[in-house]
Amino acid sequence: MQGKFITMEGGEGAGKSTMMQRVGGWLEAAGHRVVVTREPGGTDLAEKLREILLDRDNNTLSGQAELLLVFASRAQHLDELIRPALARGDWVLCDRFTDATWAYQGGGRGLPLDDIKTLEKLVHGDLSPDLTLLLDLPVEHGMRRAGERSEADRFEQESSTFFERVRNAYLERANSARGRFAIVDASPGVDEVWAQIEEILSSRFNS
Ligand code: Z5A
Repeated sequence: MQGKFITMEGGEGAGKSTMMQRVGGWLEAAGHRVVVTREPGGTDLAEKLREILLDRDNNTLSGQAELLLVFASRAQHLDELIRPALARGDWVLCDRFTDATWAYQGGGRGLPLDDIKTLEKLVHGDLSPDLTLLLDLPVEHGMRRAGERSEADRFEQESSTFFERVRNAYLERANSARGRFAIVDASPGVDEVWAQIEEILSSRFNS
């Protein structure tokens, strides 16, 4: 018995949190036990690492330290929550996973892709999402949405050129793994975005 692993990705203000709730509801209505989680974070220890990563006062955190913290939190999350849930047949719905590392640390920060590849192999070599929903929208549009919320965290303080690199890295990655990714146009209203996602879920998982 093995559950399915679904991840949600996207840049600033793409609407991941909004759509996570709907996806979780859809999966439960389809009869699955669903574990909803997020990265960085998802367990007590991994959430502590998330706090370090997002704290805007940690402005001396180096790129390499950031990369290692992201993977440290992921290792904990996988061991403590994701792998056990999948093994008991639950479906895991995760707000961001390693594609975010390729996009933010690889694309955004420009860290060596070979380092990311090595850590990815070390931390979860054999495990990959069954489906990744990439919510894509123009950077300025997403920043406008996100800007209407609370105070910016350490990542949200980055420039629009940083987020352009993040967006391009996500799209490149999606285009190189088309079987796993589904690209969703996140620019229309909530119901229209959901309609696209519902169609993807139905075609992938409704027999
Ligand atoms: N990070 C990393 O660098 N490396 C990694 O490996 C991982 C993560 C895993 C935290 O992620 C940060 O960690 C992230 C990258 C880094 N930083 N950034 N940026 P996060 O996922 O927790 O943070 P986030 O990207 O800032 O997510 P978010 O703030 O929760 O945004 P969202 O979930 O995509 O959007 P939302 O909260 O659903 O919606 C934003 C607003 O827009 C809200 O007011 C909604 O009501 C509104 N909204 C949503 N959808 C729509 C539509 N369709 N129309 C109109 N308005 C909408």
